[in-house]
Amino acid sequence: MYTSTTRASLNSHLYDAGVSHDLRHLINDIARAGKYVHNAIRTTDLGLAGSANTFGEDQLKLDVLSNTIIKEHLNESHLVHSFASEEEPGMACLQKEGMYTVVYDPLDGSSLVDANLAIGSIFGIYKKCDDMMGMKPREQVAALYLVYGPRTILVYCCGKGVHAFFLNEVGEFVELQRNLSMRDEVKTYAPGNLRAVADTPAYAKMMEIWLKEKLTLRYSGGMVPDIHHMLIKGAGIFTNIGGSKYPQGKLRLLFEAGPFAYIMEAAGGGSSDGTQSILDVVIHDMDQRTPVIIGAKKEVLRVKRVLAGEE
Ligand code: AFP
Repeated sequence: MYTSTTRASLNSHLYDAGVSHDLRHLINDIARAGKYVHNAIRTTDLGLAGSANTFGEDQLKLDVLSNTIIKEHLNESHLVHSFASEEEPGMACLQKEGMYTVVYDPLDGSSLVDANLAIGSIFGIYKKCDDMMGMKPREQVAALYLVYGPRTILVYCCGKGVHAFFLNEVGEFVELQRNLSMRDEVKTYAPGNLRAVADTPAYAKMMEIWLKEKLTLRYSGGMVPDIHHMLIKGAGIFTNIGGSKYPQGKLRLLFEAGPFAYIMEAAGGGSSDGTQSILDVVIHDMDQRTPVIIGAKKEVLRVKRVLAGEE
């Protein structure tokens, strides 16, 4: 039986990894916010807040509370120049002297909360800026996510590998697995926005290929647990492409696809919007959506070819 003393804490791991003082503190502050979101999920009323986000989507009380918790922790860090949240319009300034700009989806998977399925928080960290138009997710200096499931797990990357931690019995994030890495293997697939099969023949063809190859379907409807599943297993493919309902795909470049592309490519996997790495997609709108193909590098390339009608 492991006790917390046999596993490195997140802070000691960051220190030993030589993560810069300010970035180490910021990641610790985001982790602390994650503990409060973990608690909120277990204690907050699961009802609607009576408000809508910038996409016109009804907000749960939990969406609003998670957003507030994270915003408060970013403010208290005194390291954040500006931030953008999926739950709020535009960018907001916190401290002029702050070193970083943080973009985040405070609670991804709102439609899964009442079903008690795993959900998550997603963060991208950039050097401070006042306007992200024209930038690319490749400019992130770190990315991290928390997945709130049977255990609460935090996974981060700041250019020195991808590492996972779990929230232990005394409320400390301790090391679960170092250097998560992706093999070029596909045993499971996670096909999102399946409704696009009806109006995108190439997507239907991709599903037929995976069915014929007898891959195992592993799709929960939550981007965070579905991509975490691939990173922990070291294999797999996740897609969510455009269709009539979401012409550009459902997922947001800044708040969802960008941080995961940073983490997945750092773990040796691949990402694409169908033509290029998601890391190289130019940001032209804070609410920009993008098709997402992410996972084992070779499979990402195959999906690109099939969707382009080249295979
Ligand atoms: P909700 O936040 O509305 O639950 O959407 C979750 C999500 O943004 C992402 O986490 C999933 O991967 C994706 O939507 C699911 O999309 P489909 O319902 O089209 O498969």
